[in-house]
Amino acid sequence: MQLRDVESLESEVRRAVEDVTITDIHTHLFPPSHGKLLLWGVDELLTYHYLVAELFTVAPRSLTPVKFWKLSKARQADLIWEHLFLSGGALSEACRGVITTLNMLGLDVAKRDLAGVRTWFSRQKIDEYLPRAFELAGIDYAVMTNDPFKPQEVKHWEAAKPCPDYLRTALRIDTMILDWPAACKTMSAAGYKTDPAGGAKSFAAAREFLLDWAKKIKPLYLAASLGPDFAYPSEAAGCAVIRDVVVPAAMALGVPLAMMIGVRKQVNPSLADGGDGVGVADVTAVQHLCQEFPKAKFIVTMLSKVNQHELCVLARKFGRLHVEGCWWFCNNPSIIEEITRMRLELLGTAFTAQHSDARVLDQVIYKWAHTRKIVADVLVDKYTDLFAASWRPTADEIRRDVRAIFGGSFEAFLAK
Ligand code: FIX
Ligand code: ZN
Repeated sequence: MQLRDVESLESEVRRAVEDVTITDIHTHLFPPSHGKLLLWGVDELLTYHYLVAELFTVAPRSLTPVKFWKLSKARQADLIWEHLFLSGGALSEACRGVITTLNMLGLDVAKRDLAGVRTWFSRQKIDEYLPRAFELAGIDYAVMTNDPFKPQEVKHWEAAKPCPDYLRTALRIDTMILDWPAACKTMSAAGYKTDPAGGAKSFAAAREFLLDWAKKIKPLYLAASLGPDFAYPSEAAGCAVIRDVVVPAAMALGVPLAMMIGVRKQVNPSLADGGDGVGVADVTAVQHLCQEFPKAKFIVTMLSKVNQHELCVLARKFGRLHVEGCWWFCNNPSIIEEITRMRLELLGTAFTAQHSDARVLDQVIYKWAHTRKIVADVLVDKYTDLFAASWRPTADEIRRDVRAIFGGSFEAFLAK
C-alpha cells in the first residue's frame, strides 16, 4: 500500500532500517572452534587497535608503547578505560562503540563499573554469546578474513574444525600480491612448485593453490588490502600476480576479487595493528582492471575519503564493479553520512552501504547500531525528496531498497 503522508513515510523508512537483516560482508571474526583467533569480551573491546592508537594521543610520556605491550590485556584495558573513558570523555567513535555495545547487552554503563562488566563477561559462553551478538546486531551472516598464509589460521582449516553457516569465508591473499617470495615459501612447503622469480609454471601452481584453498573453504570472494601506491598496470611484481594468478583464479571460481585500497601500512610500528595510516590512492588502477578484465567482478572499498567520489563514478561505468563499505577511518558518522548520501545519489541502491570490519565479536553490535541510525536519516531525506515530487513509494518497496544496500545488492552481485 502507498504511504499517504511524509510522517508515515518517515516512520516506515526508520522501521525498515531498524528491522532489516544485514549481511556483514567484511569482518575479522573466526569460528569459536578456531579458539583464541575469535576475540570477544570487554578487555578485547577496550584494547581494539583503534583505542590503543587513541590512548597514545593522550597518554603521559611515561607510558610508552613498549611498556604498554608488556602489560596484561586487562591492565592495558584498565589504562584505556582510565585515559579515554573516565578522564577522556569517550567522545571518539571507537569509545562510543564500546559504550553502545555494553548498553545494548543490558549492562549498566552509567555505573562505569569495569570490574562488574568483566564479571558479567566471565559468565558468558561463546557458543551462546556469538549468536546473541549476531541477533543484537541484526546480521544473518558475516564474511570472515581467511588467510592461507597465516599458519595460526591454516591449522584449524586443515583440522577441518566446525564452522557455523552464519560465518562465511573470504580468501585473503595480500601476501601473494605484496610479498611473492614469502608466498612462494608457503606454497612450496604445501607442495605447489612456485618460484620467487615467477614465470608461467609458477603462476599456474599458484592458481592451483588458490583453487585448492577455494575447494576447502568455499570463499565468497578473494580479497586483498593494497596500499595508496597501488597502480595497475605497473612493473611491480604484484601486478603480474594479479593479472596471471589472482584474477584468472577468481574468474575460474566465479567469485569477485575484493580490493581494499589505500592503507599506508605501519606508519608507526610501535602501535602494532594500530600503526597503519591512510593515503590517497589511484582509482585508475581499478579502472584499468575493469577495462582489462570485462568478465571479472571486482568489489572495492577505499580508505581515503578523497577517493570516494571518483570510485563511485567509476562504479557507474562498470556494472561488474561493486562499491562497498565505509572502511576503517571512514567508519565514522560524519563520513558514513557523506559517503552514503553520495552513493545513493550516484548509484541508487547498487552498492553495499557498510561492513563492520569487526575484529572483536562484540563490535558487530555497535557498528551496525551506529550505521543503521545514520543510513536511516539519509534515506528519510531521499524518500522525502521523492515524496515531495509526488512519487509514492510503498512500504514493501522501501524494505526492498533498504535490504539492497545492506546485503541484497552484494548477493545479487555475487550471483551476476
Ligand atoms: O585489511 C583489513 O582488512 C583492515 O580492515 C584491517 O587490517 C584493519 O586493521 C582493521 O581491522 C580496520 O578496521
Ligand atoms: Zn578488515
